[in-house]
Amino acid sequence: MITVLCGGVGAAKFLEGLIHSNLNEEIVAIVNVGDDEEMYGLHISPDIDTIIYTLSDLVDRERGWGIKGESYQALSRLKELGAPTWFTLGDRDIGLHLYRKHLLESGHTLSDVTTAITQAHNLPLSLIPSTNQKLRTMILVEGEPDELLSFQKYFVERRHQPTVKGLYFLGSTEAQPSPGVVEAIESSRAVIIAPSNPLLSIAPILAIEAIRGALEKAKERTIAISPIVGGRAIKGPADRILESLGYAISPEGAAKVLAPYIGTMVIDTVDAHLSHSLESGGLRVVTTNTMMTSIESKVDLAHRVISEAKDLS
Ligand code: FO1
Repeated sequence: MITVLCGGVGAAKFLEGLIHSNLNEEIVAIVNVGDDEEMYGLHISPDIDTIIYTLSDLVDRERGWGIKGESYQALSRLKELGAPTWFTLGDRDIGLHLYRKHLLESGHTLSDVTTAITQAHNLPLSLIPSTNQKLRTMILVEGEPDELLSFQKYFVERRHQPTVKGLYFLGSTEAQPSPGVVEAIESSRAVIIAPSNPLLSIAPILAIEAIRGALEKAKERTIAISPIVGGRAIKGPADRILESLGYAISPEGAAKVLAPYIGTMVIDTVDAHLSHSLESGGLRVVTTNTMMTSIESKVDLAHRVISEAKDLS
């Protein structure tokens, strides 16, 4: 079994490579829910949906989220009614959200719903939300006065422009891991931290105490792929957030966030000059092409990471 800790777009691409590697091994993806939001009474789980839409080839690849070729009739009707429409939900996406709402209201957990949707798309892996309880990433942003925003208000409504002063994971103290999460970490021959934003996507998973505990014990089997390449985030605001919270915009900054939980770090060849300082911090370093621009490069990266994992088991 291989367990992958996941945010959205970067994780979805890595999972595509892993699935197309024909590993013949069970893949469990533990997915961030800190980005989740309630909108018009619907439960939005952007990272789970981004992974499902990507792996089923429904995703709008240009944006990295939502369904390609969507229509927006429901959204334009909401606009006519004067409802807030800063969060773009397409008509087909709303169909999925109605189904999620129906199942949640019938007493199913987010895990149950995620399994049902994963199976409906015939995807060859288990997707598990990190927790079934409410855990929300809240972002303290600079202003006059400073404001505490939900993740989506910061990311989508404010277009991740405000300067981030702090991150809080509301509900993380009470949150329990979803069934199967700790067991997957304990019994996997390797745990992979996908190239996702360490502070916005991985830290909300690490905020759950029992997951942290399991990962600390799996440290030697855990491999992180840096989402920072050549001093920039591959996608999104990870670079600016690392900097404003006092971390280096480099694999070293990402490694600092993840240090208690990883034995190996995979960095891009353009960052090869950083190997030595990462190694002197006690990490094994693997240098390879991490830019997942084609299915071949995704499969190559997955192969490389898995072959490193073989050496650890
Ligand atoms: N991202 C945007 O930048 N603008 C949107 O309007 C937007 C809508 C949206 C709807 C459903 C969904 O599953 C994701 C959506 N995203 C949107 C992406 C998402 O909010 C972020 O990319 C992730 O939360 C960051 O990991």
